[in-house]
Amino acid sequence: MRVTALAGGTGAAKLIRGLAAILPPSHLTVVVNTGDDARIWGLHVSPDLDSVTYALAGRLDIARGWGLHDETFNCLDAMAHLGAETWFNLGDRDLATHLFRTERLTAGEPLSAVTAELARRQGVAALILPMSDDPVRTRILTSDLPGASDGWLDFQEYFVREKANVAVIDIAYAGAGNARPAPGVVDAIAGADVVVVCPSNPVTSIGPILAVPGLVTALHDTRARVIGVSPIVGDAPVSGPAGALMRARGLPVSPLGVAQAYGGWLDSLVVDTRDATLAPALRDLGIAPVVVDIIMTDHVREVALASVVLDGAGS
Ligand code: FO1
Repeated sequence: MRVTALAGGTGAAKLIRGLAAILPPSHLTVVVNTGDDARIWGLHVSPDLDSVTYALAGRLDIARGWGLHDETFNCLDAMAHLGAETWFNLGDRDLATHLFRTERLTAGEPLSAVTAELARRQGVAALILPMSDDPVRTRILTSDLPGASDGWLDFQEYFVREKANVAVIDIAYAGAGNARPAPGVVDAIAGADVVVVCPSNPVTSIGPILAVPGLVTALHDTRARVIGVSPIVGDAPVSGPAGALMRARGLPVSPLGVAQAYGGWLDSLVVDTRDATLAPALRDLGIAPVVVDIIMTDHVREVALASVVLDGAGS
């Protein structure tokens, strides 16, 4: 069974680990959001590509959901002493990834090639693809920071520096209009048996992927069963600022809002048992509900949910 997962954010890494435990690596492709990418200390950081790669390499700090386990922050401390900005915590071993990536991008290599090389050198056999080799950057409009230039924040300024504690007026995916799907992305969606939309923030983790011209069409046209996992339980996200971002986009903060965000191309949505009452409404939207406990508290639960997702795709 060939599976292509759309992923972004810390919630995706858990399901990706579950899928990797039950699929041959050559049958798993992950299309990853790059809207969170940022330039930190002059280095190109790709948080979601790194979370997925580290998760599949068994190197991810699972508790944090990002960065490497057994990490140290000596360089960060030294940068703080020099008065550099240190609100974005780059660990010493994590820095190697950003140095490696930045050197190769500067030499003209596309992000997809650098990502493949980073995966290969960390022993990851699954195919990890950025959604695009062209720059797409998620930006957040807020009125809460008079100092911010015209009110627009880069994603990491919003999510990390401001800790998502500012009101969200709107969201933009800068550069999306000129972005092309990275090599292999359209084929990975068209040629899959199952496309899995991970339990990621529909607006800022999956949204940028959908903003790349051609990818929504690919999702509509694929012969694959397309199944999503709701990142929302009840009226709140399992973690992170998805609620505020969905509201800013006029989406109800519920699994129905997730279904609305993926309008028309989603075949099935996995929702938590606490949302069982939404099953008829999902069916009315032409989406087959799969009702299970979706909270992944450990690896056993990650594998169990991945199995449900692949079985659910078959139903
Ligand atoms: N998230 C934080 O909340 N604080 C950090 O200092 C931080 C550093 C960081 C460094 C590398 C990296 O790959 C991710 C990092 N993240 C941090 C997480 C990151 O902001 C998020 O994973 C995504 O952008 C949201 O999906």
